Order: sequence, then structure tokens, then C-alpha cells
Amino acid sequence: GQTIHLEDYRPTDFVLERVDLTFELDPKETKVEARLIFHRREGVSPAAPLVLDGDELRMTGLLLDQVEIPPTHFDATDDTLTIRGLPETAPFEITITTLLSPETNTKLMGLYRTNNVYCTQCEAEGFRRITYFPDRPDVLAVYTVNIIADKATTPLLLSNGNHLGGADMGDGRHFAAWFDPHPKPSYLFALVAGDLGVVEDTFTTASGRTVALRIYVEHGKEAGASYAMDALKRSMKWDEEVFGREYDLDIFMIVAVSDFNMGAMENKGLNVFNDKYVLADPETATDADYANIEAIIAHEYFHNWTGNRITCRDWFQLCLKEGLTVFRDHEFSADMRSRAVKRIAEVRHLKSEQFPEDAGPLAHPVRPTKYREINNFYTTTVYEKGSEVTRMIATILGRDLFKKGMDLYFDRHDGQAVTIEDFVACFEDASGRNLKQFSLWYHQAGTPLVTASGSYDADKQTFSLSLEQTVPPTPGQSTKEPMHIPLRLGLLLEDGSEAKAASVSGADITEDVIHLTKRKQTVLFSGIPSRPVPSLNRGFSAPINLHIEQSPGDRALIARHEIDLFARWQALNAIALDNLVAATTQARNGQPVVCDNALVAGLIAAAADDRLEPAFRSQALTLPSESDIAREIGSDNDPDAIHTGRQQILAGVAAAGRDTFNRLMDDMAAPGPFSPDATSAGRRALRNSALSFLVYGDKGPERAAEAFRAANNMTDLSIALTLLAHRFPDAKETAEALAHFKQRFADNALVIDKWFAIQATVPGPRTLDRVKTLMSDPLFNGNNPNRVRSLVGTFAFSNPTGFNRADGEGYRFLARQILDIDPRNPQLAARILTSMRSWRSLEKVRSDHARNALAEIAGAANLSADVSDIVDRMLE
Ligand code: HT7
Ligand code: ZN
Repeated sequence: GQTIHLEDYRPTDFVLERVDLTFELDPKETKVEARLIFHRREGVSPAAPLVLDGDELRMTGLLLDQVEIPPTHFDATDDTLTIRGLPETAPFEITITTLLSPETNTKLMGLYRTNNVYCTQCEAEGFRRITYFPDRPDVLAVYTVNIIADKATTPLLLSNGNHLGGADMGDGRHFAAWFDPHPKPSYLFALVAGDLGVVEDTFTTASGRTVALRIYVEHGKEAGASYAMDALKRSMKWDEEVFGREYDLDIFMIVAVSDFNMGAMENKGLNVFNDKYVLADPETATDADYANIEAIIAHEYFHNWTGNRITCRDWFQLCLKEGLTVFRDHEFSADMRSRAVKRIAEVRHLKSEQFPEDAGPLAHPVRPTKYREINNFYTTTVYEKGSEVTRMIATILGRDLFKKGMDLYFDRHDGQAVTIEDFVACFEDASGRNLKQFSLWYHQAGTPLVTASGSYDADKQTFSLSLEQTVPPTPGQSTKEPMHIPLRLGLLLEDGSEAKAASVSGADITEDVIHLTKRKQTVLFSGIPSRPVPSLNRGFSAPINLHIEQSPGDRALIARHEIDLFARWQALNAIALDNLVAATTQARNGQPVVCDNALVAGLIAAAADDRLEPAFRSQALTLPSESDIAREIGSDNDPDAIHTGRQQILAGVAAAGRDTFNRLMDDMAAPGPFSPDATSAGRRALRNSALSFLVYGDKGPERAAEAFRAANNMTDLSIALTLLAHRFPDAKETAEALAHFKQRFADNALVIDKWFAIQATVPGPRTLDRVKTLMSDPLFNGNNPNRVRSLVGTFAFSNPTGFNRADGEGYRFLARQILDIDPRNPQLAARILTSMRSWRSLEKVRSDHARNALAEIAGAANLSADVSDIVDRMLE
């Protein structure tokens, strides 16, 4: 495909006023009639043709004001329809008839069938697979949709907006009409039709309107939607209270489907969800599943204002809606749960997913300036780093001015398709602050590195903090400007109290935020009575890598006394990471691995501290992952050495903390029946952290097998099964537990996904064969994205030793899978291929194998635009 550049953006020549769609649904041959009312934009040449987008369309009719357009007046190619000779000024109507085959649409873009349900996915460029259309987000129109289908098999006919009416057609078919009064881009169009069960509720808005709420799921699964419904109502209320945003239609619908390329989709008034993010009950959903459902329900609902009412001018602006909406869902979850624990989870996720992307061949700015395939830009950089950039605006402006800026944004741009510059201008105008340098966060890729060193002058009672920032080169950006980095900090004294400086010079500072704006800056704090320990980047105020020479003792002081709980976790994590990096070297050199006393003491102290909430203590006990360690090492990585070193450290902590962990097993036992709330989930998390260490200290599988038998909820059950499978892969108890789990949940595909994922992550070289065997299990289905992600995706993304086998078989396996999936579902193939994004940081034998596997993909015939874009960038 060709490259699209931001600088080439031009508005369309024709303005679309209205869209009238009629669907006659049939699995093999659906007929779509699209009536589009346009007028020529003022100043556009009368000779300019109308150029519409299309993708794999069969057109059977084309009319201008109800009169057939002669072949001399139009050209239809693979991806465009060009119509000439259109009226100079008067509005005109184009009627296009197309025939679609939903049943054979395996790409899951446009109109497709999933489990006998008709369903659409139009973001980013799926609408052009339904009809020829100006398929770009800055074309906003009002839609009317008529749906006709067989009444017996397809009783439910849904689209965006409000239901206008419907009737029987007397021939076994029926129809429904929907009208959406809010002008929208085509990517927010949706149609769902089929036979589904429903859960109903209502929400009364702040201004007193009643909104009907409906969640549609497969018949018989209605009970599983009650948590999602509760999360939806809490989201609606929260958006009113915190952002002042009320819902704007009479009905809000969610449909859960089992074949979906991503998590969910925010179509106006008719969200479509991957069923994984709707259905939950204690027997089948883990605490993580509940938290994800809450977050994703909220995310899609919040898009109603940040994305739908105000949308993107073009796809380069994707972070305008995604970064902002992730920020909003993070804040929502922080308010629903523990803020500190939520922040720790966010930062873990950011570091494990976004930092590697930003450090590898797929690095790109939060607001990119070019793309070949837009589907490949739904990235963790656009989403999660985009959210962090929004969070930094809030940190720099402070709560009140941030709110003023958001209000101005909603006021000024409601009903428009806008840019990041428009968004940032709202905060500049509301606050009077210049955010020009700050905006580099949108434009410069790469994670900034801040190096800090402090020195204390006892005579003068001053503390000087030298800070230096560098932004690493990334593809297409070899040199970088210094950024505006808001660094929250505290200076801790020996007794754990916080020093209050008499004065500060060398940087702008507001409350506890230092504004680092130059390449090098020295900040001088005066009136500091004794040598302080600086605690930098509290709350992860900036998404940076921070290097500071600090002794384990100084870090332990932060871990014990910081008022910012996140900073406590950060300090413990830094101690652990140092130890794990050293352990890797020791393991690689065949030396004994040494477990740092400060680490063991810090972990056990945090675990045992009853004043701290259990969820936090569990996070403290969760050591950096093998990929965290690989990232910290940065180059010449040997995943086997990382694994061995880490296992030894786990064993060290397990031995030293045995008594504490045993006590926690009792203290954290569930006091009553299962509840998915955050406090109960935190207790389960801490108990399972303790159990994990105990099992790592065990010689045999008995304790893990007993935990498996005792579990009365999916969190405990899946962790026990993971411990058995990972720690005792060859034990008969493990085989029995795996068989039992499979048999018990064979009819619940979402739970079987966990069964696949647990086995796909068993460390070591033998797992590849197991994955291959599982692919021929009757419960596996290579056409279902959730199944493919849980087995193939989990193996490639989350099994460092299994996937990165030294003989390269893991990479060759993945290459074959990518080439197999690509023709059916290019988006899925491309996404799974990004698991190789850090291949250059592997040691030479492995990186040579990885390059060859990538080259094999690159050289294959008929690659999709999605996969060739990713593989080309990875090899560049
Ligand atoms: N805005 C949604 C993105 C999405 C998507 C993109 C490409 C292909 C399929 C897709 N399904 C959903 C999801 C969101 O961020 O809310
Ligand atoms: Zn989103």
C-alpha cells in the first residue's frame, strides 16, 4: 500500500448532508442501498469529480437523482468510485446498490456474521466494505437506517440512535427503522441483527431524562451481563459528576459478540463488545476479568463525548479520542478502586507494552505524521502514552485549570472533527500557559531518559539535584529537542519525614512538581537539615526512564516511608530490578545467584505490613517480569539466563518469607461468600502471591493441587492451575488438573481460552510442541480471534523462554502462523506479529533466527497491507 501523509490533508470537495441506508440481510447475499445527499463545497471547481472509497465491493446499481448514471460518467476500481458530471451548486442524491456476503467476511471488518448474528465493525475503514462512501472521520452526517430480515431467524434489528418503528412485511420478513440525530462519521455506524437475549435497565440523567439501557448477549447468558450493566450505570454517573457529560440519546445498547478483532467499539448508541469484556460470573471470571470489564465498559461509554460528539479530523489524530478516553477510564477505575494500586497496574502495563514499542523498530509518535495501514496504529503508544500525555497536562495545569480546559474543549468543539492542536489550544486558552514545548510529547517518539544525581552540602544545608534528559533516536527521527517533563518529587530525611525546602532555584516548581525543560538542569534546594533521599517521579508523573544512582538502603527508605504509595512500590521495584539484572549476569556466567538482603527484607516487610491494603502488598510482592528484566538490560539478551536468574531470586524470597507467607494464607482467607469488589479481590491477590512463593519453595505439587481442589472462584482456580502447570509441568497432579479444568469448562470458550493461555506460558523449550498439539484440539478454532490470541498470541507475547528458543523454532512457527492467518484476518495476523518487536535486543544467535523468520514473512506472496507494513518496519 501507499503511504498517507498528514501534510496532505485536505477537506473533501463535496459535503455529505444525509445518509439513508437500507439493508436486506442475507448471510450469502445482503443487498445494501445507500442514498447519499451531497453538495459541492464552495469554491470547488465544477469539474471536480466525486471520489468515494470502496473495498471488495460488488456494485449493482448507481443512480444520480434516481436516474442511472451512464458508464461514461463513472469509474469503479478496486478501492474507489469516481463520478463525473455532477451538479455545480445544487444538492444531489447518489444511490448506490451493493451486494455483500457477510458469511464469508472473515476479516471482521464491514458487515460480517458471528454465531448467526449480523454485526458490523467500521473503525477505522470498514464502512467502505459496505458501500462506496467518503470513508473518513471528518465527514459527519445524519443517518437513517432501514433493516429488513427474516423474522424467525433474525428477530432483533438494531442500529444507531433512536428506534423509529418497524413492521411485518407479510412475507416472513420484518423491518425496523432507526434514526440517529447526531451527525457522525461513518466509522461510528453500526448494525446488529440476530436472535439474542437481553438484560434491561434504565438510567436517569442529571437533568432528569430516562435512558433505556440494554445489553444483548447469547440466549442463556443474560446473568453474566449484570456486572457489565452495573459498570455502565456507574460510568454514566461518573461522567456526569467528574466531567459534566450527560448521555444524549433515549437508549444505550451494548451487544456482546464472540468474533471480534479488538476489545470493543464505541458506535454511537450501539456499542459492540468482544464478549470477553461483557460476560462475568464468579465461576468463570477472574478478578482481572472483572476489572477489565469495568474499564472497557467505561472506556467505550466515555467515547460518547470524547470521540463521538467530538471526533478526529483524520486518523493521524487518533490519540485525540483514544489517549484522552484511556485517561478518562483510568481516572474512573482509580475512583472505583484503589488509586495507588490502579496507578501501579497502569505503569506496569505501560512499561511492559509501550516502552518496548517506543524502544524498537515500530516506535512512532503519539500523533504520527504518516502511515501505510491505519489498523496498525491502534497501538499502545497512541492509547497508553497518549493517556500519559493527557495526564501530564493535568499535572502541569493542576486540577482546576485542567477542568476548565476540558470544559472549553467540549464547548468549543462539540459536533466537530478536530486535531491535537485544537485540543492543546483549549488548555493554553483556559490556563494562559504556553504548551508549545510540552506538545513535543505528541510529536517526538521514544521514551525520554532522565539521569539524576544529587549532592548534599552539610555546611550550607543545600541539596543540589542535577538532571539531564535525552530522548533516544527512533525510526525517522534521529535528533530530538528537549521536552517539558513534569517531575513530581519529594526529599526524604533519614527518619522518613519529608524535607521542606526554604527555597528552590534552577527550575520552575509548582507544589511538588519540577518542570524540567532543558537538556541539563541543576535544581538547588536550600534549608535542608540533613542529607535527603530524593524520591523522583512520584506517581509516575512523566512516562520516562529514570536513572539515579541510589543505594538499596536509600531505596528501602523510600519504600518504607514515602507518603506516595506508588513511589514506595517504585522504589521496591527498582531494588528488585537491580537484583534481577545482576542475577541474570550471574546465571549467564554460571555463577551462584545472590539474593539481595535489602530486596528480601523490603518484600517481606511490605507483605507483612497490615496497615497497607492487601492489593498494594500483592503488587509489592510481584517481581518484575522476565520481559521487564530484558528491557532493563536492553541488548544482547539471553531469555534463558533471565529466567534462571529470576527463578533463583524467587526461590530466595520464598525461603526467607515462608513464615510470613504461611500467615498470609490464613489472614487473607475469604471471610464470606465471593464478591468481585476491589477489597475482596485485593485479599485474593495477596493470598495468591503468598501461595505462589510457597509453591516456589515446594518440592512437590501437593500444595498447589490442594489449592486447585479448594478454589471456589476462577481467580483462585486459574492461579492454582498456573502454578501446577508452570512449576510441576510433568506431575500427574498437573495432568489431572488440566484435564479436569478442560472437562468442566468445555462449553465455555472464554474459560477454555485461559486453559490455552496457561499451557502456552509454561516456561521452556518443550512448550512449542505443546502449543502445536493444542492447535489441533477440537476446542481450538483458528478462525476465532480470541482463541488464536489466547494460544498463539500468548505463546509469542508472554512466553520468553518458550518462544525465544535458541534454535529459532519459535520464530519459524510464528512465521508460519502469520502466513496462515493473514489471508483470513490480516488485522489479527499483523497484531500477533508485533510480538517480535524487540527482536533486535536478543543475543546474536536468536536475533539471526528472528531476522530470518521475518524475512521469510516479508518474502511471501500476497501479503496483506497490514502484515507487510509491520514486517517491513521491523526489518528496516
Ligand atoms: N475505537 C475502537 C477501536 C477498534 C478497532 C479498530 C480497528 C479495527 C477493529 C476495531 N475494533 C475496535 C476501540 C476503542 O478504543 O474503544
Ligand atoms: Zn477507545
